[in-house]
Amino acid sequence: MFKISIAYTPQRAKFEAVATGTPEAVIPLLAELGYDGVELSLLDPSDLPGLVTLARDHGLEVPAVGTGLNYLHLGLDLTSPDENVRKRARERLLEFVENAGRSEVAGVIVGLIRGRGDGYSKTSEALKVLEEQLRVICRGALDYGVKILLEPLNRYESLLLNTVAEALEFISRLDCEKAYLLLDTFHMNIEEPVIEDSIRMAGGRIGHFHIADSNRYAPGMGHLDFSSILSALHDTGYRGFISAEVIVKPDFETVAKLTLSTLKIAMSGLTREG
Ligand code: LER
Ligand code: MN
Repeated sequence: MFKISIAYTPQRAKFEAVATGTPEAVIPLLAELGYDGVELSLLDPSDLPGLVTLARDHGLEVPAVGTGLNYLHLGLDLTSPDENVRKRARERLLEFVENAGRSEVAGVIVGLIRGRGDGYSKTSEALKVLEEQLRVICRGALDYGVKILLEPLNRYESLLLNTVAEALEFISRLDCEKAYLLLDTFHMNIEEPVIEDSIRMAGGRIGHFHIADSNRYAPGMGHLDFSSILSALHDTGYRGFISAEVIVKPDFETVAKLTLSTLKIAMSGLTREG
């Protein structure tokens, strides 16, 4: 069956769908509530090993590390028209890959850090740049045994790879055995005609999964059908983490508890053999 985590950052973040607070408060609480893991969203890749150790000391896994704060706070952008910015973004991601490999964190997320892709006359030019950048990052991913988790993002956040079909086509062109898709129900609810069909289409290429309700609040606070979505995910053979990336309102503990109870109910209908 799936394991459950929540996206958390130890710092003040310019991103609303992530839990915040001190690691000493948040990590033990997640463990006590029954979470299996914590997804870390970080600005500085060198913060990863210490946080992974703390999480493991409390029995929590770290399935993936998110990098989007580097775009939001520092402007690091893999497809910036400025070569210097592109280089810094690429090097930063490679540092994430190296730290993830050393700490045995399975995946590094490429979401917002790919940039909006709007600095070119054609989106295809920005995609070409993204492909070149990811080829380099892919070599690092192979060296360190880390998955690159490419996340389709809705049209309001990027012009690049909005749908599962676009991301699948891109990944097959990239031809990197470490490149996987990260599917996020929030983005899929905006871009996909039928979420379940897109999950089935991504099939064995799913490397990680972000979960939020239709409005990006905790599962249970919107109108998505999680039994049906998790059933489709289960059908693909995916048995990794489903990681809540949600707006923390009204408060962290309420959100963490509601997420867990909604997902447990949705999973209870799935086959027991795992
Ligand atoms: C951004 O909306 C998102 O879903 C993140 O996982 C990407 O960095
Ligand atoms: Mn996401």
